[in-house]
Amino acid sequence: MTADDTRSDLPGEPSAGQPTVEEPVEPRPPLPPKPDQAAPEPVSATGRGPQDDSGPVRAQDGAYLTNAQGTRLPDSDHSLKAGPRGPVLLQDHHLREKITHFDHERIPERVVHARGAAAHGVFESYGAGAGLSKAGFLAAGARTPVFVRFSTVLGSRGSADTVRDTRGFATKFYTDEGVFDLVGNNIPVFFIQDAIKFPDVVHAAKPHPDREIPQAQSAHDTFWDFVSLHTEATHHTLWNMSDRGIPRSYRTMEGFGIHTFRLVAPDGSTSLVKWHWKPKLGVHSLTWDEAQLIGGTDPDYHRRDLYDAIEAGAYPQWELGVQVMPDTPEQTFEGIDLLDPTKIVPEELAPVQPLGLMTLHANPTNFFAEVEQVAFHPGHLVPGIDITDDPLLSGRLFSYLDTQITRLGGPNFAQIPINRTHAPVNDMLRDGFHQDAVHTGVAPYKPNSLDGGCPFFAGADERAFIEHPQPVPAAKKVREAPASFDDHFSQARIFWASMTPVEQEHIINAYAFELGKCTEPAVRERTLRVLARIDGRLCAQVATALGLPAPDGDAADGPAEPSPALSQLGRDWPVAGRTVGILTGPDTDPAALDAVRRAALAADLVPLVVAPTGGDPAEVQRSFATARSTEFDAVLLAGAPAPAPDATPARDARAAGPHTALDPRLALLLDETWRHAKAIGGWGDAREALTAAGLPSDGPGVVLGTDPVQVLREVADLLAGHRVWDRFPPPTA
Ligand code: HDD
Repeated sequence: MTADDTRSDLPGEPSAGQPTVEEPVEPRPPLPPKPDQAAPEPVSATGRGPQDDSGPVRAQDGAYLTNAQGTRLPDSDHSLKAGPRGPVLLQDHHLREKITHFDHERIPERVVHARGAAAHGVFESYGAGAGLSKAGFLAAGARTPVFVRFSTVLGSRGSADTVRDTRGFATKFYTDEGVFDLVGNNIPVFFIQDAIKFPDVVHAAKPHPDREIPQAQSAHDTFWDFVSLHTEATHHTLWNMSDRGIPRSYRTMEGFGIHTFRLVAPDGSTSLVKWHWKPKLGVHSLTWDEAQLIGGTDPDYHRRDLYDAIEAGAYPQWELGVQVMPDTPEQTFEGIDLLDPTKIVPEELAPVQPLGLMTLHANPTNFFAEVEQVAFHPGHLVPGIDITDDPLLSGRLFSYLDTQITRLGGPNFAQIPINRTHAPVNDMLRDGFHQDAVHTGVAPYKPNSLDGGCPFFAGADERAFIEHPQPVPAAKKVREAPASFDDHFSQARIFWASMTPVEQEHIINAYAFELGKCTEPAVRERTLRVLARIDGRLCAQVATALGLPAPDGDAADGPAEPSPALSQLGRDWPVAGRTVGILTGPDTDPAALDAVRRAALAADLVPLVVAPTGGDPAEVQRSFATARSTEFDAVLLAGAPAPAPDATPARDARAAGPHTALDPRLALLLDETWRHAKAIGGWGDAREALTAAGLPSDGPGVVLGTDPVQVLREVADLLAGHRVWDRFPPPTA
């Protein structure tokens, strides 16, 4: 073999007939962002737009590599050395700049909600809120740019998406009257009633301080120690143990503002409201088994789902709505204390009134610049939206501003492009770390005459934010909660009573798993006593799973009235955006495949063709090597998808039958699809494939037929119910 022969095997060297993949060497300007990735047009703190003809300020610009000062560089791969084999010289300022910058690339991650994903969009007001609030973005026809960040709470930045946890749902509205942040969660109640407890609940839920275990989950002693002692957490914990703790997608999550807010109408009248985001795709969750699988096979599952949907043009949408309650001196509604963030107002008592539609249509251009640096704050309010005296909200108003100063390196984080308001800023705030603005004038104080008295105060007529003059009752200073805050169980009982049997079964299993991970007997026993206050069967079944005696009696007071709106089941949801895996093989009829794909796209479904070894990405999106059932909401067996020509014969005993050589990856995929109660359709030899996989071809949620498009239609009907719930074993009494 000659030297020339070996060269063709070098990485980057094409063999004869292969396309060349080389680093381009011709200088040319950087590629512009894709058209659908346009970030909102920011306005700088001085009121000047940072966009000029050369593109966004501080973006990568020009064709040549430079240092941070813009000086062009001839090389960035070699340190400056005394000869090719000699020592590196201290005078290498390029090396020092490059490494020093790299050393400081990371900023502190958020102390909670560190793991997240986000997107840009627009909020379009229906005008229905115009009589409730004078906020301009709620006026009829108003269109307001938004940026939404979804997150888990407990895990660090690199943790998995599908852990059991509460999800953050934070929305930044760039309104003409300033930024309004709605910083909510996917669960409408909170663990604690007073912000002073926040460090306690977070310390308890975070990994053990000695071992830093476990990551991103509550299944450990310190969490259950805290929530069993601190029973105001019971309601939220029950939601966490329900399917709400493992959402199918960010796109299928509800969002809640949790606290009661006060809206101020144009005529000065006020109402108390709770904010809701209702997903157009419906509210869906994973099964626990799916969540576990995905944690290993695709820890970025939710992030990827959001990104892919937006890239595909399947823009996620939520309706923003409010429950409206009269603003009475008691600040209660139907006996519910509206200042208690562990309480909901059942939707049957106060229906959610839709105010507008949010559409997320653009992915971030740069994750760090936008998703990591976005800074939310419940105190970012606009005229017409005011706070109440919920003690949890009061503490948050302090905490969020404070945390950004550490996280984003100083008090000027509002100047970071993603945080910039779209309203003119003239704030007289000056200097500080990372000050980007070049302020003019000599008098950043008021009153002044030297800058002509500028800037001027606005009145209500000039859209100033004026706190509602809410009367403060005469009282003594105390460290106490009102008596109404002592009710820790009645609403947990409503939630439990509102769940369908299969949802209750999932809750029981979740408690059994979490407590099974606890090693302290006292923690388990105390939690069982808490569960007994919610429901006797819940307590008894968890106790049985743990091998413990159930505490005596159900101490709860009377049956709870269910709130049907709390269950995710029993409704038909839109199928748009749901994924259908089409499992193909060498004998799949291309015409049938094409017809099904077209029909799926016409129904706004997302068809993903799976082939044994992949193929042209336009035709085949997944291979048996990469596809897992967890990616699909339903699957179609397109004729005879197996065996693959070179498939390993199935080792699994269940694979005996007509398809003795059913590809084991396909058998696994079908088995999981069945186990996770997803619809399965098929035509041609699909029945044999199911039999070979050991699955009943006449079982619930299996649609076999001769017309592929009709099969797809029936599968889509099943998708409207999300899962084939009959597949789950009926709960034991
Ligand atoms: Fe919080 C972040 C939601 C109570 C202190 N919180 C944070 C985020 C969300 C929430 C969605 C992530 C925002 C983002 O994506 O950047 N938090 C809530 C909700 C609460 C709540 C719905 C109760 C109703 N939070 C809460 C309390 C405190 C905090 C009581 C402190 C007293 N939260 C913070 C924080 C974070 C935060 C430490 C971490 C990163 C950040 O603020 O920017 O300040």
